Amino acid sequence: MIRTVPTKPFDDQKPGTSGLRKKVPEFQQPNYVENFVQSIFDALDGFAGKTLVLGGDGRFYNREVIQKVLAIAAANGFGKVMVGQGGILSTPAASNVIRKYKAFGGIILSASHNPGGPKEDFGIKYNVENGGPAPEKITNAIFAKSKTISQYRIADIGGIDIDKPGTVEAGGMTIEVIDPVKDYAELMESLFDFNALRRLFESGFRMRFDSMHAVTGPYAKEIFERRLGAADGTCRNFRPLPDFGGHHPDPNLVHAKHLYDEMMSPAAPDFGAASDGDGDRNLIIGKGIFVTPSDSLALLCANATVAPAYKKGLAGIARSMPTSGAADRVAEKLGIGIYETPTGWKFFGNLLDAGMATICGEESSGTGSNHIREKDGLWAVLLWLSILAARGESVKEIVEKHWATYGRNYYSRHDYEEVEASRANALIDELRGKLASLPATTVRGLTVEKADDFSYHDPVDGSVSEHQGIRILFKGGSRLVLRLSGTGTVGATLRLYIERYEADPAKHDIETQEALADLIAAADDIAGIRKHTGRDKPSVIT
Ligand code: VG1
Ligand code: CO
Repeated sequence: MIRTVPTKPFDDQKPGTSGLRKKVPEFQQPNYVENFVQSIFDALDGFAGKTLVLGGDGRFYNREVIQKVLAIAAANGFGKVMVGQGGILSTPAASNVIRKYKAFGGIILSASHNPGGPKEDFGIKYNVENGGPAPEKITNAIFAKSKTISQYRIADIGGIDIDKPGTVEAGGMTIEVIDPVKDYAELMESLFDFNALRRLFESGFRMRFDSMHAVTGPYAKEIFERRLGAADGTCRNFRPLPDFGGHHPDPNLVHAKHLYDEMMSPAAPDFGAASDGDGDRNLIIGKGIFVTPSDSLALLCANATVAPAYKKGLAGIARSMPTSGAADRVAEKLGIGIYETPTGWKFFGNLLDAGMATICGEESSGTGSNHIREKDGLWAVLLWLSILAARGESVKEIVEKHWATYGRNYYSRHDYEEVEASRANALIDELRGKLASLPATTVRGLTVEKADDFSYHDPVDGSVSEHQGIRILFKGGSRLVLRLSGTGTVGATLRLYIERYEADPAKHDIETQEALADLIAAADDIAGIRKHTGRDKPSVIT
């Protein structure tokens, strides 16, 4: 029943910021998926007889890969696979299932916010037993195995019916098809005061939640409309589609513009939110106000004690380096630790496990807490709702009061997508070369205080991660960060992060791009973005 199949390595199976992401036709090459899955197992030890969790965001090719992983897991000696019904598990739900059932680890099939379809993106990611993304030590080992692999093991178990809940035996392994929503909804109910949230909706509070035809649809329907009594129609685009209806399931001001427009209109509901392909990101928009993810993180931390799970306060806050310093000001006021990590959720795992951080966040719309080891879109929405219920104020009032108390960190990210890789690398190399000469120079009236290539020293395991983004820090606290994306599948994406701190409440209502205009110009002067990319403007501004 178990076959050993000879194979040849592919040289491009290096996991990026969050797993291996490629175009579907690349994953469809003979042995491509098999090689990578076998390489994951080859990089791990001690899973014989143990449980693996398996699910994905439902995108094109999800079902086929689920079957392959089941067959390879059986042949490699796993005792059991818990698979989400229909092959579905949001990233946060998978993290929860791994933790709750003490599984050995999990495989999540997703390319997150990237588009889906026969010619679009697919992804495979491995999560470890704490429920979080594999740390670099393991992703590096997987990549190393993928470069020398000569065979994979696969069991002939036929097609497994993953739509019928229950348990079957196949290839000497147990396969349990689980309800993807139930455990997750229970977890949310244990963290938040659902009675208070029900009263909020009973009082006429109106919300719009957009699942962007991705994985959170069934979760949102169950939690908001069924358990919390939000009006029918609160959830939009809640049917997961393999191609996300032809859109990017990226909850930002470009791809969720319809939600933004609605929230800026006179008929706007009280609260608008959206999530991404695999359900770990969130977009928050109040009536007449977009909340930047960095501000959202700060606000959630400042108000977290309204929710039962955080009643006793936070141990610390962690944010990725490019995320704005708004959360730092909250940490300072609360007298708790603040940690700055490289981009990607895998760097938060140690801090959460060690009890050093309770809430973590990234500027890319990811926020989460120690309830799991992934960022969690619906969790962020529920915490926002808890704050709105407790404070009885609008999103706009809450945000403006926050700025008045802490000051405002104007913040924006400019993405230059699908730039030729060699040109993007040349930009970064050139910039790196002149870092040492930047301090004390003045650009557009801004004096450089410090310029470096961020390297992270993990305070828990001592590991060091270098080249995690170039920082140019100016006198007065403004800052530019430049790095290349590790999740794209075509060419290179250059990300420019721009931040300026403004303490004066009289200057808190400037349009963001205008408030940052000098810094944006300085970025081009210093890094030669137009010259190197050949573009005169970014493809996406968030
Ligand atoms: C991006 C974001 C990063 C996030 C990662 C995965 O990475 O910047 O903050 O953790 O996506 O998010 P990069 O390397 O492209 O900048 V998800 O929701 O796509 O799994
Ligand atoms: Co995601």
